[in-house]
Amino acid sequence: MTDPIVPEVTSLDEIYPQQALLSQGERWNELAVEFKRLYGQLPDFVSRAPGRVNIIGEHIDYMLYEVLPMAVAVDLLIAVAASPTPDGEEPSVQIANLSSAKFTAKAFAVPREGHVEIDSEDHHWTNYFKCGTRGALQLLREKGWTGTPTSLKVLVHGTIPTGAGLSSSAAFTCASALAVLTANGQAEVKKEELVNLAIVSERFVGVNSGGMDQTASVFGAKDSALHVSFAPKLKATQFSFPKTDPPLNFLIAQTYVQADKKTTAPIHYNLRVVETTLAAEVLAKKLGVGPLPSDNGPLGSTLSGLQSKYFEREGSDAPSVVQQLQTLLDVVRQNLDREDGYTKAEIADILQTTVEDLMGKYMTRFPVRAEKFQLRSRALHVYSESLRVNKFADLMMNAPENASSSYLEALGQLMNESQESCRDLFDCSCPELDQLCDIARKSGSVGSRLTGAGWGGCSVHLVPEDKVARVEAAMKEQYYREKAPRVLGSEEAWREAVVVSKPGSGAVVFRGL
Ligand code: NG1
Ligand code: MG
Repeated sequence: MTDPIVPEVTSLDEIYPQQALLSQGERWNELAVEFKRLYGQLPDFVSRAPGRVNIIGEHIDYMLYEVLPMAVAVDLLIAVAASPTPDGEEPSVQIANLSSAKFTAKAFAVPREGHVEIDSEDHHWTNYFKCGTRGALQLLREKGWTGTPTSLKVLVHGTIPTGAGLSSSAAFTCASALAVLTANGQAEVKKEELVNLAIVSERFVGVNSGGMDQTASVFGAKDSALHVSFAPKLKATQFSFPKTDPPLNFLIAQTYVQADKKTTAPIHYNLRVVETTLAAEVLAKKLGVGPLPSDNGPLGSTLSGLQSKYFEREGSDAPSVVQQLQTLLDVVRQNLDREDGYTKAEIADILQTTVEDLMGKYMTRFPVRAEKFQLRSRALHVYSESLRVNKFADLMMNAPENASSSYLEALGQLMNESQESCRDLFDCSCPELDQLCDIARKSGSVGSRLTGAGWGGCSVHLVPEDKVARVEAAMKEQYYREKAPRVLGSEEAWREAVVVSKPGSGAVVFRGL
């Protein structure tokens, strides 16, 4: 079977369930009215992509390990009117946002040939539209398209909180790429193509990201979470939550600590990509199993590449994946023995190269800052998190009939262990995330963890249905009353802070406004 194309829908019912549609109708109307006011016409189409929450599997997508995210209901809408670019003129984009006070309007030119320039030092919100534009045109040209890009009038509206770990950025990149493809009459791309272009494109803003978010945003499906694998190639398999007694719910709770991943990338996100990549390289050298496959991680080699190499010698006698990961945890403990980290000079020494080469290869396109590189703890996190994803997926997909509370507790324990590992080994939690997890567990959550990159943003909690009210009440009293009292004001405000999340549908193009 060939892969399906990104769907075009003509009825909002296909995207939103009845209930959600009541409020969505108003929002779509507002988008159309403002578009007309700004540009004197109605949009030709709206491209839409949702945010996501990651259930488990944090900071391992860029090491090409499997993750379990789901698309959520909050999303980004891009209304577009496209017109042919007159001869002798440069294609142009006028772009505005419904939330115009926070996100100011901009106009930019798209070179007829060559790339849209993106200044990763200037963190203007429209950079993500530029990323999508650049990636989409690059893909079309690689496929032999020789057309002149159309000129666009664009109006954006998002309901995904920014810097909250729900991937507003990936939704924006995916929806933008889809908008530009559609505006140029080329929307018939495969979902895999759209995802792969969005992954590469988003890196133009300066974050050397993995591929989980774009995959979830494009492949998301109503009522299904996703089991995503990246190697040997991208694959997203839908699965639904098992029926349990009591039913399980995922509660998403914001810390209201903004994690500005672009600004902190040199000491947080991009540094973790460097540390995990170098952990793979150093292990390969010490174990004499190199060279590692170097074509698929954001910086070349990956810890999963090391796993394949390490067990390759055993051929069909190789142990199960779970046993392999357990073995690798021991291998890391024995071979990356510097608990206080490694300096650049020490790493260069082990890899038999110079500090300059090391920096040129791993730290120049995406600069990082660190005295010591924590190879041991980061590798321990990656292998143990991958082990937890394996166990979690296995439990989800082979649930007993009417599984009971002990089954939920087994799932929850893996989420709790994931949080501990993110906090202690990967150092990507923060006091507020730890606090929310603690409050939730004490009031009925069986598993609580950060979701997304961390350092702020959102947390996710596995809560049996009969405990949801209690967990929410505890969070209100013990966290939000002090940290964000305004969310206690109304049900609407509260649902911005804490939602019981159901898996939502993925990216679409909507015609018929
Ligand atoms: P956030 O910051 O939540 O969008 C990031 C990465 C993911 C993944 C997670 C951590 C981007 C676009 N996304 O998510 O690829 O690595 O962190 O698991 O950078
Ligand atoms: Mg993001």
